[in-house]
Amino acid sequence: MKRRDFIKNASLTGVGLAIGSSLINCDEAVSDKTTEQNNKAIHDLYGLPLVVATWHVKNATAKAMEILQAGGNALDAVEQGCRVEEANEKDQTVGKGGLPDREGNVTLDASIMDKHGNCGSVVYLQNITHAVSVARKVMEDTPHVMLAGEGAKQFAISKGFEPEDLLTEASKDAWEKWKVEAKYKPIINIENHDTIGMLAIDKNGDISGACTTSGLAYKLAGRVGDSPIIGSGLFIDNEIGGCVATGLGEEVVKTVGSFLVVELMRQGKSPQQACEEAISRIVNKPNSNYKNFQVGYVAVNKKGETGCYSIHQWFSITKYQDGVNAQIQSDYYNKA
Ligand code: SD4
Repeated sequence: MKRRDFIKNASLTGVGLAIGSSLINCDEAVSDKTTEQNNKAIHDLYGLPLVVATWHVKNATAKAMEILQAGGNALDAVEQGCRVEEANEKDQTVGKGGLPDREGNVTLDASIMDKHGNCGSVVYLQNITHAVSVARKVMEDTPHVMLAGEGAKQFAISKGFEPEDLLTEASKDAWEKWKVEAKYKPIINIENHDTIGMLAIDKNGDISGACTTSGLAYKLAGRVGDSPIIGSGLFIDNEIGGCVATGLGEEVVKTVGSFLVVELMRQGKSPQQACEEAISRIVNKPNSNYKNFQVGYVAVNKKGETGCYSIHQWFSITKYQDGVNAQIQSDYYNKA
């Protein structure tokens, strides 16, 4: 088999371009083998498949990896992985049990993006737990990218999603306590569990990503964050890599964070360097008040390399690669 065919078989053209010399060596090793053996060789070489997500979400990454190991694609993996946290009522930042806005309404934002650059999202969705799956339906069953509010909810119901009350007793109690002082201070991500953004590379080397959140707790009614905005909370370019964001969405939107990270990788930066540069764009703005908020990025490139970086300490990611599902503390900017 010629090197070019080998690359094509493995669906990893981007990787081939990036590390051509490794593939030449690899070429020798796999020249007389079947496609299946070739694919295995390339998976071993790049540690594929892999899943990476914001925060400590081992059950979610385990679900996604189960799908990838069974030969499923990255799109199914990220959707199913995110659904685990959406259904987890103890996670007060995602899906059912999410903290409400200041009026007591739980409103969800979610997005999903596939290897072709197709994407779908929902904003200000109420009464539907699995916002990420509604986003996927928007992507696959409509000519649109984004549906909002009541329209998104009615669309979900028309697709068979069951409406339900998303405000759990625990989140209602937290809201009641917040109302006593009703201070609107958007300090988020100081706690160690938050919005889930997930990226996966499947056995074919294809990348997809998803993001789902109840957004900033006690936000103004109608507020939408970065998570459903393609290019801000999530961006995938199957030739290059992908990125997801967590933290104060307004700051991510202002710098089009996830798109920026992917474009920096296109220019040759590693995922780690790209995440660090995107954080530096936020903290180095004139009059940046970055000490008062958190933003974190996690990125993956076509070679299966990952990176993450945040403004403050305590951002973590969960990575499932080479049989290890581990929480990893992110490096951060503000060491003062
Ligand atoms: C938002 N970025 O709505 C989301 C919230 C978040 O960690 O990620 N929290 O702004």
